[in-house]
Amino acid sequence: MTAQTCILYGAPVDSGKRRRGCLMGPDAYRTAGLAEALESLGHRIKDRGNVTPAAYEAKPHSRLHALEETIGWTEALAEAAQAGLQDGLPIFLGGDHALALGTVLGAMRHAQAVNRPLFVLWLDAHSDFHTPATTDSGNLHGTPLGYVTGRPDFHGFPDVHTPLPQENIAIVGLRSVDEAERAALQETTIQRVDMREIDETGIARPLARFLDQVSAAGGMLHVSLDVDFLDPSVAPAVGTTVPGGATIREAHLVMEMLHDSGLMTSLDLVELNPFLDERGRTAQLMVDLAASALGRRVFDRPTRAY
Ligand code: 6HN
Ligand code: MN
Ligand code: MN
Ligand code: MN
Repeated sequence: MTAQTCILYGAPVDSGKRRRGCLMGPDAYRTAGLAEALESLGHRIKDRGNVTPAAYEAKPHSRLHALEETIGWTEALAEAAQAGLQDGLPIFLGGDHALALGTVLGAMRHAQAVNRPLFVLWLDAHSDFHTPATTDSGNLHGTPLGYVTGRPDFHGFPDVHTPLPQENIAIVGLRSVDEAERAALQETTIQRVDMREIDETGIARPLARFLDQVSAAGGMLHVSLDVDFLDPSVAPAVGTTVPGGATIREAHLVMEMLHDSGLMTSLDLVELNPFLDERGRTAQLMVDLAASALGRRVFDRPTRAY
């Protein structure tokens, strides 16, 4: 196994929705032993501490929650992601999913600078494809994929110069998509793997198909793992629970295949709300999943060529 330099960034973003608690995520991951788990796999770990948002001035809004703060996080996290990708494999300890407005933007800038295509694997119950104009909830954690693909109405956010191509995105685990998102998604070539497809074919087949595509293009791969990808019975520490999610083994298999592929270049761990956890079990599961993505396994086996 190739040793990697894993660069940890705490991203205590809590502005993407109204229910508070995700700001405690970075501490929970550190307490659950993320650095130690990755170190024991032979990796070098650099913990760069917590990112802080760029300066902002909060204004009252009728519809959008904490818009200016989220813009401040987007600017700061895009810079962190760019810096981290120059030095190794950045891992963002969230924080709610609004952090991905910044981390994916930073990954896009880096990929453009090194002239490689960027792919995004979105592991989530939700599609997070809203724009500030289509969201009913006003919660910006439901918008990152809308932002990075160049959808309109992200006023005040950093300019997305070259949008991420739709066909470079796969959303896996879908089971809660708002009507406005569904209508917009159906006009795109974003790859959508819902829980029904996972039930029918297993999770390995659609994932292998996507990884083959990344590999064939010589792409970089940003992975964004939302706690609610998992079934709430095994991962209760999230504000947006949706029953019928991935099992522990389905999630580990995704991570193990990511490791075997050698394709993952950056990772977000998002939406953990430690205030809602049961004796740290969700934080621990997320740490174990990150360890699988970085090479933890029971036995060595011949790796599949992606
Ligand atoms: N997430 N579609 C809902 C909304 O409020 O726009 C839920 C968003 C969930 C966000 O999964 O990170
Ligand atoms: Mn999400
Ligand atoms: Mn979600
Ligand atoms: Mn909504």
